[in-house]
Amino acid sequence: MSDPTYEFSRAITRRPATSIVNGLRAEDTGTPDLEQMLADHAHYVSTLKRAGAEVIELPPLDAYPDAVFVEDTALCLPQGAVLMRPGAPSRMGEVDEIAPTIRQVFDDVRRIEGPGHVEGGDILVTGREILVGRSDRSDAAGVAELAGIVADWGYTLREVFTPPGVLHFKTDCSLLDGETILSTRRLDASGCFSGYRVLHVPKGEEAAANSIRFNRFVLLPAGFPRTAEMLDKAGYDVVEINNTECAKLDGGMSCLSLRF
Ligand code: CIR
Repeated sequence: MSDPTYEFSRAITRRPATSIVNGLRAEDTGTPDLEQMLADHAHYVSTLKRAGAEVIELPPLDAYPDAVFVEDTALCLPQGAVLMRPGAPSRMGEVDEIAPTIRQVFDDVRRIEGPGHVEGGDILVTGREILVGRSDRSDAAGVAELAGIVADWGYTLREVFTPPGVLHFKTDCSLLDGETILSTRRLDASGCFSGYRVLHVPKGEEAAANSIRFNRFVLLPAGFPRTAEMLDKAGYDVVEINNTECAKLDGGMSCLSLRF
């Protein structure tokens, strides 16, 4: 039986633009190197293809430095897609840029009209519900509007909370299968995953929590050997991808694609 939470046939990505050096970041840890990021992005896209994806590769958008992080602009579900309303003002225009592609692929496309905000990085779709973490980017009004939309498609949405100082809910967790979550201890401590099987990323490897499961592979940022070993022992097929440059902009594996 197929599991729509991690068995996908398509993905949308967008190549990083030269303006990436101006991307948003909570803390300045250095300027991202575009050449390195392009190489990492190419590895990411080729891994999705190796996992069986048809990848729609969108061109760079110089006007939007963070546009490589396409995940934040839409939620893609088997029944349809929802265009988001980012909480970061500089990212609002990215939604109109991706909308035509989303409309080409999905028959039923809805949109968060506001006044609230939601970014895709705060949304985790599991086998039984949709978890949305309120954060600095996703607020109560946005979450409520999204709950109304996905209810039409039969989903229960549960509002949870992103820990203070963490950009997005999925900065700290990922779905390994419909019932299994990879999470930091600090996020799991909030109780939001009660009833799920949770694998904790080892202490000091918190940044490995932002990974993705795409068909047989788990795409994991490189440099977290204890997490890689734990997942390998748990039976997952791990592919490590360098993420040093996206990490300078608080981005990771999930942010770089829409998967459906
Ligand atoms: C931002 O601050 O919006 C970007 N620099 C990073 C977005 C990361 N996206 C994600 O976690 N889904």
